[in-house]
Amino acid sequence: MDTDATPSRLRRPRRGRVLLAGALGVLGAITAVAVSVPADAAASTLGAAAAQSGRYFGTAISASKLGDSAYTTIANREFTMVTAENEMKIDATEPNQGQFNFTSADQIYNWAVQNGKQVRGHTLAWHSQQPGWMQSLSGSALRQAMINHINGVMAHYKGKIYAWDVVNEAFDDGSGGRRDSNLQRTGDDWIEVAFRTARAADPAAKLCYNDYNIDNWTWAKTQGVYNMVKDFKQRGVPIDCVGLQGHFNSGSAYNSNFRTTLQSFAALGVDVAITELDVEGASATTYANIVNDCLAVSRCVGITTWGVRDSDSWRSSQTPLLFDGDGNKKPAYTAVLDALNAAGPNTSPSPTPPVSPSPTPPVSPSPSPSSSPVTGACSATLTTINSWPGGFQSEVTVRAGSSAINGWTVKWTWPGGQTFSSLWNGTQSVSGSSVTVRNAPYNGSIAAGSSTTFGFTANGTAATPSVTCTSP
Ligand code: 9MR
Repeated sequence: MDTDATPSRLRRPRRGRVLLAGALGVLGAITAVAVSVPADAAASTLGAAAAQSGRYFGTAISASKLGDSAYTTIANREFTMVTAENEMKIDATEPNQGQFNFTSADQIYNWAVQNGKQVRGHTLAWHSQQPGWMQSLSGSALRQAMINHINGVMAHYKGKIYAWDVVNEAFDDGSGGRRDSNLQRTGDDWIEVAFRTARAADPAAKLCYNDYNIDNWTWAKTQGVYNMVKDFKQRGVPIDCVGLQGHFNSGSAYNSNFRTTLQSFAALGVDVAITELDVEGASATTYANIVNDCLAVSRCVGITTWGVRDSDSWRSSQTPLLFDGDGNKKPAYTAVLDALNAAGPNTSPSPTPPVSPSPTPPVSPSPSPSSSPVTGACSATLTTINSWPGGFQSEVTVRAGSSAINGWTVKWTWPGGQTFSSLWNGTQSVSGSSVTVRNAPYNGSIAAGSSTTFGFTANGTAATPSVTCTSP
């Protein structure tokens, strides 16, 4: 995929500037194209104005409104990114377990791409808007259902989604800890399992964690999410972006430390985006501040408002959007457009996710794990956690014996020609059917009796060969 947050077709040189257009795109491209645009050529739509700095400007779209030409006229004219407001959620896409339905989701997807827009996927794993069958699941059955759901939805849109909100709203509002939910009760690792499953399912999509009330840097919830993302980056859990929803109201007011929050997340090595922006009362000043905060952070890749007109908003009585119920531009619209037009180019690329073959659903039950002897410096246990026709995902737990170890090597022999498609938290070397996985730079040291894990996806039939663990 494009290494920049925004594809080249969305980029325009800034007005009144001479720009090295080549430098915005392919790394190392020496071709310099000088483009001069008259100083009065301010962009006249939100999407075009945002594209001047390499960003997108998006909106939530509701499938039920695609027949409303006043709505689609504004949406098509102003926005370059689309999020389905409800249609890609779990209850909409898997109303019965194992039976996927993309009718409404595809209406939005098709409208978006037919009008030259990109699509953010929202959302794959969430405590809310679960279909009844999922609400009644728990434990390993729910964990497996979550994995199946991610695989099923991402397979349908493989290669077509700019970024997925893989996990939505998993943190508690007050404490900064995890929110209690049926998903959380399957084990703390549910979020990283969701992200690893998502990476394997569509390596081209950016994978985001998305939440509200994480805008104020001083709030415990913000810090809780920040610490999770930091931990994920340190341990190699695949995460590319953090979505800050940006629902600002009297109980969760905009604070100028929002810029610090965006900068702090970005400094962890992820993109940030404002994914569901609305502001109670739509103060033009507040909207401009928010846009300027994003523009000040090179990895703030774009802004999405949560609806088109006030009448389309989930909280329309607060008139929080940029267009009034009649489709007229509000003062906040002009403030946003002016802020975007004043921005310079954003040249900061974001990393491209690793590319690996992807599985297709559905999954089959997991075989039992295979373990190495528990005596010695270390032991290893290989467990298949997900499989599908032609591929599977496994996790290996490496445990130190009665002494701490500093470095580990796990070996096995594939029984049936299996091959890795991706591996995380370790370094692999393969010779024929013989596999050797050594620790990554950051997880070689294990205290006595403690453990670490690595994981992989592979092509072929799921297998649990016997594994050995040695420590130098
Ligand atoms: O705007 C959405 C509204 O139509 C739905 O009824 C509601 C149901 O949960 O979800 C709203 O969107 C939410 C989004 O998916 C996640 N962040 C909060 C949004 C506003 O509630």
